[in-house]
Amino acid sequence: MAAGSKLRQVLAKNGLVEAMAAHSPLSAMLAAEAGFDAIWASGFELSAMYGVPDVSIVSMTQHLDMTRAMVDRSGLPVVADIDTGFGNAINVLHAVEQYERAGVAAIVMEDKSFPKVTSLIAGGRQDMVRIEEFQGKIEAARSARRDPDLVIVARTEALIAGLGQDEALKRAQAYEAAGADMILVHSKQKTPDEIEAFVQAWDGKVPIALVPTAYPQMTVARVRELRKIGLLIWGNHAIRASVAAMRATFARIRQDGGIHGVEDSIATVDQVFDLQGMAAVKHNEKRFLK
Ligand code: SPV
Ligand code: MG
Repeated sequence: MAAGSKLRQVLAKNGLVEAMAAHSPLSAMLAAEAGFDAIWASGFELSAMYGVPDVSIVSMTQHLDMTRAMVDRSGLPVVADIDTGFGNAINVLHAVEQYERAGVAAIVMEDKSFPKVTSLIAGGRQDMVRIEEFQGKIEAARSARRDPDLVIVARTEALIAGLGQDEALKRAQAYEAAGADMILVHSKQKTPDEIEAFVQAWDGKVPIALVPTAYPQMTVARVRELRKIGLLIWGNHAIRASVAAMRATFARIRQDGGIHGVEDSIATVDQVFDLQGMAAVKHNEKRFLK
């Protein structure tokens, strides 16, 4: 079954798809192991992994290659964060063709202009494209997909840009009219109020996607209560967990003058071998190395 159909099936069965962010095949594998339904191939996480800001510096090729590897290793439907679509509607035609071929289940495209600025930064430049221009990009995404089940998520940054509820709703409606399968609405307010008001006011047919990074009070239980939400994305918790874990480990090694103090707080080498599939290598050596 194609990835888009798999994602739609999970949504139909569970009423909600819970996606965890990842920036590498290994982090995607750990998200799968933890039981999440899908992987969020986050632009923020991958940019951070390269040590650069999330401002359209990581190229489409870099993100696409990593996304393909995450599809391959995680076995889960992957929701690809394609930012602005890497340019205008012509660039979107190419991007969607490539991401679909890489095996993603969904693409999320946002209505900011290229190059974009990361959404959660205080005082960030948040330039938007015109509604009609973004509708053209959604139409381009629809026409480029081979599989009609590839999920096209239109993301509005109206709240992030401080344009208010009416503009967010107007844009979401226009994007649904252009053929989006889902609407992602992002907010950087510290409480869920702004998002909950949007969800209450939303009278469209397509489900809503949320990334509650800025308002962590939002739980799965609350999202289910709100009912109109189809995709919940834990947006950057893989990279933040690894930053905290590496910092603590590296500091302890420097402090102790050796690695003896960190053994109990990090994964064992055998655990990493397990993730790498070394048991199969040993088995295959016996079988095939003659
Ligand atoms: C990402 O994870 O790349 C996102 C979510 O787009 S955010 O960084 O909050 O904009
Ligand atoms: Mg992003």
